[in-house]
Amino acid sequence: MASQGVFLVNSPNVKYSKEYIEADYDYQITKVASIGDVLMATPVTTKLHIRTKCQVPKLGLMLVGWGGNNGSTLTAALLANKLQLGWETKEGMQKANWYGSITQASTVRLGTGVNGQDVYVPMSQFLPMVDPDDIVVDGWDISSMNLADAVKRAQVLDVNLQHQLYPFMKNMKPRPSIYIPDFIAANQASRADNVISGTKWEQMEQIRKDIRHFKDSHNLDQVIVLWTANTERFCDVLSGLNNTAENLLSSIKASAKEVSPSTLFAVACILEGATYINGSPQNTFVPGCIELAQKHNVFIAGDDFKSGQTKLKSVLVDFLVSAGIKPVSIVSYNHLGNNDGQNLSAPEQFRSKEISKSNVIDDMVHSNKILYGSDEKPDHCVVIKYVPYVGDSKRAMDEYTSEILLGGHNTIVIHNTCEDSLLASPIILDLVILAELCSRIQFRRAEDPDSEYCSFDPVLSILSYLCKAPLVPQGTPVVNALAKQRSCIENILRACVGLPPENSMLLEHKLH
Ligand code: NAI
Ligand code: DG6
Repeated sequence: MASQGVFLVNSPNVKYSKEYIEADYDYQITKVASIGDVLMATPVTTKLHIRTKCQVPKLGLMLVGWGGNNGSTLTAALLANKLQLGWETKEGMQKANWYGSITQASTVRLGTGVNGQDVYVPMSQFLPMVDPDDIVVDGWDISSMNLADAVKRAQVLDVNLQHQLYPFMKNMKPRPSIYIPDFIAANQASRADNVISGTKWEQMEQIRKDIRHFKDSHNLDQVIVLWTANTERFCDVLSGLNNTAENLLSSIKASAKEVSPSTLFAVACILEGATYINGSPQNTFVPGCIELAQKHNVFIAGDDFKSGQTKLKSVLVDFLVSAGIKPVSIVSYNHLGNNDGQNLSAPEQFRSKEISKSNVIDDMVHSNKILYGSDEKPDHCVVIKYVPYVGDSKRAMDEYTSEILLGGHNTIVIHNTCEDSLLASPIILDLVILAELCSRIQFRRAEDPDSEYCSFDPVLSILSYLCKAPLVPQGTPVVNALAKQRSCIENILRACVGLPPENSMLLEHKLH
């Protein structure tokens, strides 16, 4: 399973062994201080030793909401790719692929070739990464439907693919889950035929047992748990309830009403040492939950997959603001007809999504004080409507109005139609593959070679590219701009093999 990719780095700062890729790396930033009216910018270099374990673990993935559109589509995609399936469609033969996954279907520029050309390598080959074919999947759902029928219910995949997958998926049955009707829409009640009873503590303990059972029965080295279940309403954050790790654990013991199913899952995972990723917008990671993750040194990441409309927004607003154009009104409307849309038709669940979708331009607006005053931001309206007929084929319509030179206006209108779950499934794969990779990367300050290695902060903000509302360690900047988020991933991969960040200067082609 150990592999060191398709290239080797030829540098005295990089060492390959069977166990590790090790790199001595100069991490360079610019520190800025105000001296009176002047900003003083100082380049600062930190010498780091970075090591990446080569051996990839046998990885298990547990999905909360396994039988939903995303859960069933991802499971089908994993199987279709592993079995290299092909199926007939009205347009001809279609083969399984991983389009939409940055790890499986995108490349990273390695450098400049002998003839001056750019040389790219697949992202999956940049460092040893888990192969999707080797991921073992399991999960929970409040609906007992087996995964083959869940694929049928989702109405996402071509019927010829569904037929081929049926025998492989019919015995996949979601484990019973924690159902607290108050947290998801009332219209979901008819699905809930597969639920765990008992107190909140007992329910949380059952999830812990499930994780251990899955790990032992498949002889797994690592389990990652990802929430792709229904969007919950926000829970209250209160002192004494969930503001500290201790209070949160006591509140679970007391079966306090405001502890949500997703927080129970997160706590169970943290106590089991399993990375927990939140693909929905709700505030699962209450302060006590984050403190618990820090205490146990377990990765948590989220929130809310950044799949379509928001991904484009985080490109478009970045382009406009960095071009010196001032977006003043952004109206984002969408309608969809899948079960997610039905759940979001309830006001409290819609509110969670509205919050997540609305904060995605803040960093770009704050970056430009020429365009925006300190309290100024564009009008930003988010609308979601449930229209059953269109199923998973979400329609998104966006209008961006901006002020341009000398009082002129520029209005851009976008119409996007796309199967939501086919966008989300590869994102789930990337979240899992990159989160696992992060668990094998360690850092040490070069000036202190006897010190212990440290890992990434438990709040795994490197996954921001894949999330609408990135969770970041307290007091650190939230980055929403897609290009910056992507270059964070690329440059960290490069740092691990001792290569400098991609600077796009191409001076080698520009000097006379
Ligand atoms: P879905 O409604 O098809 O699937 C959710 C599944 O979760 C259902 O099978 C439901 O029975 C199950 N469920 C509900 N509560 C549960 C609980 N407490 N424990 C276990 N299972 C539970 O929804 P879909 O389309 O798969 O989306 C899943 C989540 O991902 C939603 O919250 C959605 O907002 C979020 N999301 C989806 C994106 C996309 O592009 N598809 C993008 C961003 C976020
Ligand atoms: C309606 O907006 C349903 C939602 O679950 C979205 O489809 C999902 O959050 C994806 O949103 P976006 O903005 O990334 O396309």
